[in-house]
Amino acid sequence: MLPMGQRPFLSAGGAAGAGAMLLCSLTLTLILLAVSGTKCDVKEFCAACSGVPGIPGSPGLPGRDGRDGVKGDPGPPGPIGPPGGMPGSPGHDGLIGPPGPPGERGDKGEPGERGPPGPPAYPDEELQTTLHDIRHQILQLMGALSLQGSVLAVGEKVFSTNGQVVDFDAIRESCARAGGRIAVPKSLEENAAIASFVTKHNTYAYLGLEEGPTAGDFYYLDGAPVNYTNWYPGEPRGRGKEKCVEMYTDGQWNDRSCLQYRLAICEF
Ligand code: MMA
Ligand code: CA
Repeated sequence: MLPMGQRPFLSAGGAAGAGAMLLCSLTLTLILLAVSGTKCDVKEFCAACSGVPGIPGSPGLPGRDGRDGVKGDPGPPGPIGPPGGMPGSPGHDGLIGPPGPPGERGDKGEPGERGPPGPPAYPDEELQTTLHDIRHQILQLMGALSLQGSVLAVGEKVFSTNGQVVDFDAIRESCARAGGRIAVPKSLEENAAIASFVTKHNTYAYLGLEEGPTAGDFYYLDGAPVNYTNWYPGEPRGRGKEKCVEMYTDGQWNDRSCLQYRLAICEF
């Protein structure tokens, strides 16, 4: 019988098993030699060692089926089928078309109900009489004043003179007291009307104009810039020293000091 330390390996237990077996045999031999000074003798004593691993068993039977997995995503649409298939369902209604042409004229309708009574042709007989009387009185006054030669109507304006010859400020005041303004022509026709008074009285008249801060710039007395002029050739030449405007007997204008005595002509 072989001694324990020299027994050969009987199995293919792998490198780990072989290493463990070799270590066990060597250690046991050394222990036995140290204790007894002899080799291992089975009759006397032999320590137990693990056995050699057996041969792996054969594979078992297949296991049971697992549980169903989660549902997958839908697949892509299939290919177009062959011709001759069933027609599809009708599509949605289209957009509303443009309005058609006007229809033919219909028959004449029944007459409507009579409306409420309208105002009389002459709303107020007494008012009509008053208006007639006022117009008559105005015509009487205009006739009498025209005969005097002191009033001239041009368009919407009425020019008038009292024949007084005073300075610019006095004329302004007289005209304002009478409810008018110092006359100023804004057209050829108005200029001619004023000039007719100047000629008749053979006296220059002041006009309703004054020079502004800039020499040669003239304005109406309400501040608006002048838009009709009839300057004598070379005028205005007062270079800011002649702030008023006089009308010559031929109707032409000259800038002049405001302290001269001139015919008072107003407009209404
Ligand atoms: C006068 C006076 C002026 C006018 C000149 C024209 C000498 O001044 O009437 O206003 O411009 O004459 O010569
Ligand atoms: Ca002048």
